[in-house]
Amino acid sequence: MKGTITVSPVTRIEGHLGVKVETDGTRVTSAQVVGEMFRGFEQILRGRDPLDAQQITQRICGVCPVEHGIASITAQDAAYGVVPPDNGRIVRNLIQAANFVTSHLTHFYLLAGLDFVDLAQVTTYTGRDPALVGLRDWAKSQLASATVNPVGPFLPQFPAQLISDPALNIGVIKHYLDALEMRQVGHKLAAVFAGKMPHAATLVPGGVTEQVTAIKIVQYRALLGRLRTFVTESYLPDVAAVAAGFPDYFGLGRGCGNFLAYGVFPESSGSGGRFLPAGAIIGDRLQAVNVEAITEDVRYSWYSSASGRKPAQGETTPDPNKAGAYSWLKAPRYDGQVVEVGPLARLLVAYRDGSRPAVKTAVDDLLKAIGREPKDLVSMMGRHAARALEARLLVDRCTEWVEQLVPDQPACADFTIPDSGQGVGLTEAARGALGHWIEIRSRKISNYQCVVPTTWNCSPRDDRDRPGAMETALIGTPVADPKQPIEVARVIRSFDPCLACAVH
Ligand code: NFE
Ligand code: MG
Repeated sequence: MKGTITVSPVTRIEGHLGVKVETDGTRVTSAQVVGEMFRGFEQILRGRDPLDAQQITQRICGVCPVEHGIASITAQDAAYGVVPPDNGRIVRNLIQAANFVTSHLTHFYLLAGLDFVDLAQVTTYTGRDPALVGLRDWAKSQLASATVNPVGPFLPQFPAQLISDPALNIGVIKHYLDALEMRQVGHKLAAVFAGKMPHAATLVPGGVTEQVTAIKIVQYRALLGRLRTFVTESYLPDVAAVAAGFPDYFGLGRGCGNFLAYGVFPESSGSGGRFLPAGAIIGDRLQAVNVEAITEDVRYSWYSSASGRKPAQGETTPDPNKAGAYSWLKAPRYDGQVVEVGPLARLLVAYRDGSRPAVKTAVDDLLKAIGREPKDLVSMMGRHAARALEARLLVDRCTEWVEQLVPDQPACADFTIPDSGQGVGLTEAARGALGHWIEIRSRKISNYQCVVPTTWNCSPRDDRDRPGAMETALIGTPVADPKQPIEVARVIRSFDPCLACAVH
């Protein structure tokens, strides 16, 4: 029977994402992804001192604050013509990478991976692990009182195909508990050079304010070692095992097939390469990124400002009564195309680019272990695999970056804020391509525009009526039970959406 299903809220953090899907009785035939909230950061920034921007924009989100800070200071570096010294560049990488890894393991263990785990198994746990015993008793009490809630953190859960191997299942549940502690380790790791987390205090144009000392290098090394052990011995193996156990999910949620990555983690000062390179894959062809090809449509967004603008000339004028609109997200497009951003986009661009042997080896090793091909990565399960692979690549690369720091050498270069100027900061957040555009007049911010990963992925239809990346990925998703659309939820969560960011 045909029908409409609304899932709202759908994410376990950063709510206010609603998804409405039409089905023909068995599969999704069309989807509307709705950003249900307006925030107004771009207005808040107008008229402010430019140096407020990296602090204010970090408040867009508690999950990826560091990346907003980095995008902001990168835009300001460009506007002021300042180049961070090597220590400053490397410290930025170390803070940002720590945040990526923390975000990725949070997503798998706390936000989306639990959809694959048979959580009820913990209620019959007979082993002696004190953490699991505690969880068992708590879970039983939850089950006694709760009803099924698609965003509930634990039990009860939607009925679905779950991990069938009991040993793997209980192992992932144990790692869920470990991941709570690893989040703390990841935050401490970033805070070694960020001063504090989640909102980093040390990010400034020209570098970072934190001094590089031998003791901080030792601290970073020690915490990184713990995180690295968890990523290599728990996270990546768990994702590989889940991926191997759900072969059908490599055919689900494939999406628009176009990908965009701005590149992240500069490996040298100035315009040198980035550890994860920039690139756009459009119609299966890898191209260099052209910042001028980025525009934002608002035909279906609750804004009265002009549609199709480049971000440098962007406007954000809310109009909650706009006829035909259905989301507070704008619809970013690249060269007019719908694109997907995120860890999968970064991995595919790096794999195709070929200049990073570590990426190729990591991807090929995983695919071989689970009996898959590169094309299978473009899927719901591929997004999980890409995240875990990226975490692995980053904990490894961080062990090398931290050794490149030189104690007691400068981490920041001087700069002067010009009377007027403009700059673009393109980087990557855990969830994908992130850009900040700053314009300065009379030494104040005259315009500030953010184009954010989840805005790309969760965008509404554009001026030509083409659905956004997630709206496209949902089409064809099977719906076994319209009251409990677990497959729809799994496809949505594979993008790790953050609506707080997307609307900003
Ligand atoms: Ni609020 Fe954010 C998004 C990420 S943008 S989580 O979308 O990652 O910096
Ligand atoms: Mg914006």
